[in-house]
Amino acid sequence: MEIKSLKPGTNAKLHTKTGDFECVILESPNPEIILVKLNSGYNIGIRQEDILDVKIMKGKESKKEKNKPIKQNKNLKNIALVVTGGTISSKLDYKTGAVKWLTDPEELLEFYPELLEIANVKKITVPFMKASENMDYKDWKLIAESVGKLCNDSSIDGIIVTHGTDTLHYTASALSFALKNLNKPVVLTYSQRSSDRASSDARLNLMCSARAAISDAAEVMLVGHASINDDFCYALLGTKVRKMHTSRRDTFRPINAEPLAKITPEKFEAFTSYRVKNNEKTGVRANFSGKVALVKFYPGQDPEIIDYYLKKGYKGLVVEMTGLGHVSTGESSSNWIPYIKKAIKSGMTICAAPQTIYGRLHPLTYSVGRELEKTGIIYLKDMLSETAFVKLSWVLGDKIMSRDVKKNMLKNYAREYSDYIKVEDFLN
Ligand code: DAS
Repeated sequence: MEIKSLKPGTNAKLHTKTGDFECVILESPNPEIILVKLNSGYNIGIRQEDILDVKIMKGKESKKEKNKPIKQNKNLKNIALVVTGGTISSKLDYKTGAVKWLTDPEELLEFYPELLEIANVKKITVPFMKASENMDYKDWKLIAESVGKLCNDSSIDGIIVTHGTDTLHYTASALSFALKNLNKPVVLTYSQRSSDRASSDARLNLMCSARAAISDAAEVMLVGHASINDDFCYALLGTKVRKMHTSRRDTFRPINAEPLAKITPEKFEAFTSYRVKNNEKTGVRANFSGKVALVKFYPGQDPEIIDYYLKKGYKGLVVEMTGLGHVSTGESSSNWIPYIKKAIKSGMTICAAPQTIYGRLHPLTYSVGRELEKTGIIYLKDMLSETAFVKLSWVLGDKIMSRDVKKNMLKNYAREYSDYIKVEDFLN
């Protein structure tokens, strides 16, 4: 078989001078080098002259029967999928070696038919298909409305939202605030590796998500690997979770809280109390404001940044502050206090969240914190800064709640504040 005639996407077994490789042929910019994707998911280049023999393997790509009805088992509960994009909804483009969106969401079920042994996938909605770094507050509203409709659909027992990892914890917070009187499980999940790869974390994440979606926990939960192994998942509260690693499977960690549950494909084992399934009508309150910013304070940062947002008409600012809640004050040239006072006087709401991620702000411990608190900054205790950014957008975008921003920012709507933080809640 002439190696040159191999088309990208072909499954082949290459016998070479350095060993045998079962792989998929990729498009290669250099005709002398054959670019392949190994079953491990890694790409390598092999010099043509090193290839001694080529064998074409059976194609892995399942021949898709258009609109094949999804198998339903009357003994299983019914879940709905809300598909929004991200790696979990992508597959390898063999021509380039990069990942591209699945052409239709049913492909997820073809990759993971085991999902259908846990629950029936009765409905699939796709409000949009985006990498999550391209999402914003308008997308949170679209997802909340899709999920809200499914919450009030009595044929659905639970909902899984598949989503990119980069901003998943922002959306988890947004749904935690936007869904009122939640009546069934809403599970957000992801994968760090595209779903068509044998090593993808999507399999365990989706199966544990299905287990969580048929549970009796009427909570917004982020479900994903609890470790780098394919052993079990955690269900994490939507407002107490953060992406903490660029590539690990267990990238999402509980922050200032313990996991809500440990989940395997067979079992949902709660660690904490949770709201149980009920027959209430779930409401959607999802008018987020686009005029809120999140700023990380760093040594020597110019407080002019506050003026910049003020002039741009921003209504809210969350400042990730150092330590117990500090930024530069009178002791340094970049004194933030005059800028903060001017912004608050002009009607901007400024909130403080901990840059340390873990722990709680305590402005009264140091005099600088006392001075800052006197300016009218709202100190948000142990609330994650990303959750604070979403919550300030949610409060300021709502006609009623925006009448008393401070009261609503300090109200504990969705366990965004922990009553107490256990020692083991640090980096657990
Ligand atoms: N770009 C990333 C995102 O959509 C891919 C992923 O991690 O899911 O968040």
